[in-house]
Amino acid sequence: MSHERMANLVRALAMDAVEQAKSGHPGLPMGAADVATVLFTQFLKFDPSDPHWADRDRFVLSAGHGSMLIYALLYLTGYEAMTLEQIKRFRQLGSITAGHPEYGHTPGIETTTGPLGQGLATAVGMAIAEKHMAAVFGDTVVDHKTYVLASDGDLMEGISHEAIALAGHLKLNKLIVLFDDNGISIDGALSLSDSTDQVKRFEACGWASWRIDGHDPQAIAAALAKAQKSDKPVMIACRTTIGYGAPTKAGKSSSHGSPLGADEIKGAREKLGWTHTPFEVPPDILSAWREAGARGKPVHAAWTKRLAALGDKRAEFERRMRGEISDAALTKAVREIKEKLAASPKEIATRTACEFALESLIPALPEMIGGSADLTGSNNTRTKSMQAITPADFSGRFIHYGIREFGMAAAMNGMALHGGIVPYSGTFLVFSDYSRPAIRLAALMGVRAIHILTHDSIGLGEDGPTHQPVEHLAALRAIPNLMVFRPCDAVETAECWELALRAKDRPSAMALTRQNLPQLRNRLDEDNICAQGAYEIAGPDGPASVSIFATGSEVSIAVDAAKKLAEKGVAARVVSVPCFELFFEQPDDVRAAIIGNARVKIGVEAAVRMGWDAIIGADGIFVGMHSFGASAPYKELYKHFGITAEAIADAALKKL
Ligand SMILES: Cc1ncc(C[n+]2csc(CCOP(=O)(O)OP(=O)(O)O)c2C)c(N)n1
Repeated sequence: MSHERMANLVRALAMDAVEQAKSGHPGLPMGAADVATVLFTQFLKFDPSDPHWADRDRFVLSAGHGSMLIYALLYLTGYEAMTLEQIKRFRQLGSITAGHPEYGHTPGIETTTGPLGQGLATAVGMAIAEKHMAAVFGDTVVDHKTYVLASDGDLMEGISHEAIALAGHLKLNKLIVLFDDNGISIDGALSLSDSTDQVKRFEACGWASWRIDGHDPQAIAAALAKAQKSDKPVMIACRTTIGYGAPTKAGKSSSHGSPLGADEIKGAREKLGWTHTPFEVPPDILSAWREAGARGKPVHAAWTKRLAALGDKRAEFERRMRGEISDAALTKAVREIKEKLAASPKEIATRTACEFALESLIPALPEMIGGSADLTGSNNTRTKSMQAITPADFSGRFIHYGIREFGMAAAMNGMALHGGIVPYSGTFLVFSDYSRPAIRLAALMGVRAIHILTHDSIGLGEDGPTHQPVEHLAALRAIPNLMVFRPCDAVETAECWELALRAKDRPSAMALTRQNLPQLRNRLDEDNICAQGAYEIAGPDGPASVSIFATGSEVSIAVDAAKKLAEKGVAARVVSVPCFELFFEQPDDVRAAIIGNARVKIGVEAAVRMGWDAIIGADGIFVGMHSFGASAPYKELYKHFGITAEAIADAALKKL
C-alpha cells in the first residue's frame, strides 16, 4: 500500500468529520498526515489492544486542535473503542471524539491537549519518568520514546521555553518533537507575529534539531531513524502545508479552524486523487493501517516475557504502574509521624512540618519524586536522603526544576500520566498563578500531582505584597476536582499529606506557612481527622453561641479568640477547615453538624472572603484580607490588617 493512499485516508477522514460536525480543525491533520503516517506505521511502538501497555512509546498531539489527526490514527491502527461511528460523531455529546483530545475520555490519548504548549511540557515529564523508571527497574522493561507533534502555537507559548530548556538540560534524548512547521496560525502568516528561528532556539537549549520536508515520507523516515540514536532531545522541523490538498485553502489560515465547505472538499478529493465518498474507508487501505497497528503485538509479547524475568521486582513495577500506593507503608509512616508529634509536640511552621512528614514518607513510598522551582530551602520539599536527578543519573528522587513553575507543574502531570511516579513539588503559593493552567489540566484529567505551596499569606512578612498571596486560595478552590489543603499544625500537615497521597484520581495543593505555629492536636488520633475536611478542634462542653471557622495559621488565632470570649462568659467553638472540598463532599447531616447553629458564625483566613459564605453564610463575619498585603514583620502585619484574637472576639461580641 502506498504511503500516499494511507496518508490521504487520514486527510479524508479529517475533512469529512469536520464537515459533518460543522466545526473543527481540518488544516493540521491534512498538513501533518504524512509525518504522522510515517511515525505510526514505521516507528511508534504501541499495541492498540492494550492502550495501557507500560512500555509503549508515548505520542502527544500537543496541538490538540488537530484532534481529528489522532482520532483517525487511533481508528485506523485498530483501537477497539475508536470506531468509524465515533469519527462520524466528532465533537458530539457522549462521543469519545471530543473537540480536543482528552485523557481518560478516549483510550489511546496520553494527555489532554488544547491549551497550546502544555502538551509539549507534559511530554517532558513523561520523558523524565521513562528515564527514572528505567534507572530503577532496568531498560529491559522500560525503554520507550516520547513523541510530540507540536505546532507554531505550541512553540510560541512561553511554556515551551521552560519545557525545552529543562529537557535540554536533562539531555532527554528519548524525547522527539515533530514540529509542524507550516508558518500559519489563526491570524494568518506567522510572519505577522513571529520571526524566531526555532531550530536555533532548540539548539541553544541543548537539543539536536534540523529541518526536513514534512511531505516527503523518505525524509521523514530518515529523520526519525536518525533521531533514535541521538544523545540529546530532538526537534525535527517538518516543513508542511496546512490543509494540504485543499485547492484554494491549502497554505492559508482559512483551513485552520473551520470546515472546508463542500466545494473545497470536492476540489481536495480531486487534487488528492481520492475518489471515495465521505467516510468511505477502502478496505485495502484499512488493512494496511491495521497491519501497521499490529506491529507492536510481538514486541509487546516479548516485553511481557522480559517482565516475567524481572523476578521479585515485577510485582513492585506493576504496583507502581497501577498507581497503587502501599496502604500498609503509608499507614505506618503516617502513624510514625503522628506518634512522634504526640510524644513531643512541635511548634514549627507547616512547611517545616511538611519536611518532617516527608522524612517518614519518602523512605516508605519509593514512587514519590519531589522537586522545587528553585526554592528548595524555602519550600522544605527535599529531605536529607534525597538525591537529585541529573542528566547522568536518573535514579534520584528530587528534581531541580529551575525557576519554571509552569514547566514544573506540566512535567509533574506528565510523570503522573506516564505512571510509576507520584510527583510533588514546591514553590510559593503566590506563584501558583504561574503554574495554574497545568494544575487545572491535572484536575481535568484526574491525575495525582501534589503541589506544596509555602509562604501562604501575609505571614511570610517582609517580602511584602508581591509575595503575599491573598486571592490564591479562593482561586485554587475554584478549580473543580482540586483539593486545596491548609493545615493548621504539624499533625494536620501529616494528615493532609496522607489524604493527598491516597487521592489517586485528583491533584492537591497544600498551602503551608513560613511562620511557626503551635501544635494544637497533642493527643494521638488513630483516624485521619482531616478526612472530613472540617472538624471542631476546640469548644465548650455545652452549646456555643459563637462558631469560629479558620484554616492554617489562623486556627490558633481563632482558638485564642475563643478563650477571650470564654473569659467574657461567651461560649465559642473553633472549627478547623483544612480542606473545603472534602468538607463540601460530606453528607448534608455531617456538614450541618459541623457548621452547627451558633448565633454568630465567623470565618478567619488571611486571604479574601470569596468562597467562605458557603460556610459562614452571607451574614457571617469574615476576618481576613480585603486588599493586598504589605511589607513588615509578620506579627505587625496581622495587627495592621486586623487578623487578631482581639479583633475576632470584638466582632463576635458586637454581633451577639
Ligand atoms: C494557550 C492557548 N491559546 C490560544 C489557543 C487558541 N488557538 C488554537 S490553535 C491556535 C493557533 C493556531 O496556530 P498553529 O499552532 O500554528 O496551528 P495550525 O494553524 O498550524 O493548525 C490558537 C491561538 C489555544 N488553543 N491555546
